[in-house]
Amino acid sequence: MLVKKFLAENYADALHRVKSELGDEALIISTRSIKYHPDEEGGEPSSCVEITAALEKEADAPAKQAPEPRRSLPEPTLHEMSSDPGWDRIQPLIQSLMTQTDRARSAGLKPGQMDLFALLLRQGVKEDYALRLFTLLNSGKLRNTGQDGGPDVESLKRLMRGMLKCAGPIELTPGRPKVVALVGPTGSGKTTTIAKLAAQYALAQNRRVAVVSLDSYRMGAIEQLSAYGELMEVPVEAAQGRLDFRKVINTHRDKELILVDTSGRSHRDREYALELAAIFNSVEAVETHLVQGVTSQEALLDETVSQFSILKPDRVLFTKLDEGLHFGNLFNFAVRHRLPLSYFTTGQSVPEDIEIAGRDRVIRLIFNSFTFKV
Ligand SMILES: Nc1nc2c(ncn2[C@@H]2O[C@H](COP(=O)(O)OP(=O)(O)OP(=O)(O)O)[C@@H](O)[C@H]2O)c(=O)[nH]1
Ligand SMILES: [Mg+2]
Repeated sequence: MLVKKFLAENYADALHRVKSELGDEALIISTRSIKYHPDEEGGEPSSCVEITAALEKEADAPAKQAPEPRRSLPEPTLHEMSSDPGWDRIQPLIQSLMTQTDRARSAGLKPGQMDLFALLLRQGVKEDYALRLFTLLNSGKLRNTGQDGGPDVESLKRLMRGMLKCAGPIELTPGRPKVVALVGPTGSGKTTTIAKLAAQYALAQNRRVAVVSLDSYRMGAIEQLSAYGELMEVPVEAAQGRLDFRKVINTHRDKELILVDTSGRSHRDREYALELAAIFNSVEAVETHLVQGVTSQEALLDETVSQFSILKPDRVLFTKLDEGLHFGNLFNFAVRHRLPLSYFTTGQSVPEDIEIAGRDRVIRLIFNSFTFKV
C-alpha cells in the first residue's frame, strides 16, 4: 500500500492534489489543519491542511498528473465516498482511525460548525446522527440556514425539532373507557407514573378513573397503588390473567379512563411480553406506553423496544428526567424508533412531577441541559 501526505492551503486544494496524484481510488486516512507563522518575526499565524491518503496498490496510481483548475472538485461527503464498494469495505476501519474532527470535515462540516457539532456529541447525540444533521443543514435544501458557514443554532434546532414526534396527552374516547397500559423494565417508574396520571385525570380534570394492576409479581405492588388510590378516591383492582382482566375492565365500563399497571421484568424475559399481549387482546383496545428511564443505557433502551415489540407500543414515556445529565439519547431514541413521546416525569413527587412531552422541551434539554427546570 502506498501512503502519502499532501499539503495545501485549504481542504479542497489538498483533496485535488490527492485525486490528481493518486486517482479516484485513493482513500483518505486522515485530515488535519496545521498552524504556522509565515514570517519568522511572528505576526498573524496562517494555516494549511494536510491530508494523508493511501492507495491499495502502487500500480493503481494514474500515470500522469493532469493539471486541473483549482477548486474544481466538490468537497466529499461520507455519502459520496460510500458509493465505491471497495470504500464500503474499508471505510469502517478508516473511520475508526480518524479523529472526530477528521470525520466531521470529511462529512463537509464547516469550521464555524465544529463547536456546535461537539456540543451535540457532548449531549449524547450519536455522531452518525450529528453528521447527518450537518450534511442536511449544509445541503442548501433547508430555508434560512446559516450565512458564511456560521453555526446557525436556530436552523439546527428547527431541523432536530422536526424529527421529533410528540403525541400530546392521553385522549379520552367519548362513550367508552379508554384503556391505557404502562409497560417497561423493572423500576422504570410505571406505578409512580400511573399514580400521577390518575391524579391528573381524576383530581385535576374531574374524570372518572380506575386503576387495574396486573402486577402480582412484586411484593406489595397492589398495596403501593391502593395507597395512592385511597388518597385520590380512585378504585384500584388487581387482575390475573386474560379472563380476570376482561372481567375487571368490564366492571369499569362507566369509567372514562382505566390505567393498567404491569410488573417490570428483565429485558431477557421475552415470554412476558407475549403473556401481556394475550391479556391485552382479551379487551377491545389498549393504548400501550413503553416506560423508560432517561438515564438507562441506550443499548438497554433499544433492547426494551425489541422485548416489547410484540405489543406494538403506541407511545414512549420517559421518566427520571431529574436524574439525567445529558439528553441526546431522547433525540437518538426518537429518530431510531419513531415512537411518539407521551409524557416526561421529573421527580418522585406524586402528583406534580409529570409533564406532557414537548418537542421544544427536548430541544431545550439538549441545548441547555444544565437548566433542567426551564
Ligand atoms: N428521580 C425520579 N425517581 C422516580 C421517577 N419516577 C419514579 N421514580 C422512582 O423510581 C422508583 C421505582 O418506581 P416505580 O414506580 O415503583 O417503578 P416501577 O416501574 O413500577 O417498578 P416495578 O413495578 O418494580 O417494575 C421509585 O423509587 C420511584 O419513586 C422520576 O421521575 N424521577
Ligand atoms: Mg410497579
